[in-house]
Amino acid sequence: MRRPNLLLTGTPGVGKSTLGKELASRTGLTYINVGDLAKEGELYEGFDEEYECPILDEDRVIDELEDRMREGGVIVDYHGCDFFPEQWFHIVFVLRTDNSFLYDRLESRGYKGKKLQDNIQCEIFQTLYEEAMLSYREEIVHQLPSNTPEDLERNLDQIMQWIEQWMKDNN
Ligand code: DAT
Repeated sequence: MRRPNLLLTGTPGVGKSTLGKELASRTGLTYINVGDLAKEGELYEGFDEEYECPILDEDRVIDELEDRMREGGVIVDYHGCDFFPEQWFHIVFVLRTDNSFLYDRLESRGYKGKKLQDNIQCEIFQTLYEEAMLSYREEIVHQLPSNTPEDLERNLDQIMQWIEQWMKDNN
């Protein structure tokens, strides 16, 4: 049975992992958090002194995921999207959160100063939406509001309906 691959992207804190994990548990698809995958496999190529975080080794991440993506049925979560092979994904969701909500979420995650400001700006300038629109066919890129628990439920319902339809069309 063929199953689709989904990409969940957006600024840190918009709710990608909350949505991705719940979607995986309701659909049986596999959830992969690229940040966690990199940490487990130490898929890094140096350290960014300005942001005080390791730099992702994108080629090794791709090598690591290639076989699983070919099988299908994977939900990928990452706050970047321009380095994945375009043909991996059947649909791309960019989660969007209003600043007031995002600020509180990032602050309670312990972000402060420049890191907090940069992430808020990333959302204001819709950086990830533009990155997604440049990296994938526009028809497969969708924005999802992710402010409230009601948004989460609505997003889950819509995505599950889309998966069901995709499975009918492709099997
Ligand atoms: P991300 O994976 O994009 O970094 P997350 O899933 O860890 O984000 O969510 C960040 C925080 O926001 C976390 O405390 C859960 C909360 N959250 C996520 N989606 C939400 C929603 N739709 N409504 C309210 N809170 C949400």
